[in-house]
Amino acid sequence: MSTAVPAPVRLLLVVAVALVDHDGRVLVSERPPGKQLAGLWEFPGGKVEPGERPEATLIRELAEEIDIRVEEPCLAPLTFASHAYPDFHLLMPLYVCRRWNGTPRSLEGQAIKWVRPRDLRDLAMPPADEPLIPYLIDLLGP
Ligand code: 9L3
Ligand code: MG
Repeated sequence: MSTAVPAPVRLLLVVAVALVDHDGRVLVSERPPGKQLAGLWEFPGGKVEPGERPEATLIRELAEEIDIRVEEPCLAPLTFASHAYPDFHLLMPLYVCRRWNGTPRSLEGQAIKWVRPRDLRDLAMPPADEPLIPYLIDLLGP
């Protein structure tokens, strides 16, 4: 009988956020050329560093990527995504944020845009992000 031990699953914790403006639109950011999943539209966010609070990751990523300042109480958890990539399993909590300081603008050369929740369905998004769309439509309306 084989005693081969299956390779451990590599877990990657990434946090993402739906920024919601006064018209109920959501901000999406295009993954830049050269990065994994380049050209796909994602909810902004990134990897949680060891020892980092997930909310602190989002605050850091939003400052680095789109030049806005967010306070931790403005980040409300909504749901989370889970997706098995070939070499790792992604766990990705999604937060909703309606209040920030500053005006979102691209700091890393990526395109950003505001879209109505129903129009998220027409975008090419990473497989982890797509299942989150119905939660946003439920929360915000189409
Ligand atoms: N990812 C998927 N959807 C998102 C984000 C922010 C990230 N909304 C995936 C893409 C990468 C991994 O998570 O496979 C790590 O993201 P990054 O650090 O390359 O942005
Ligand atoms: Mg990122």
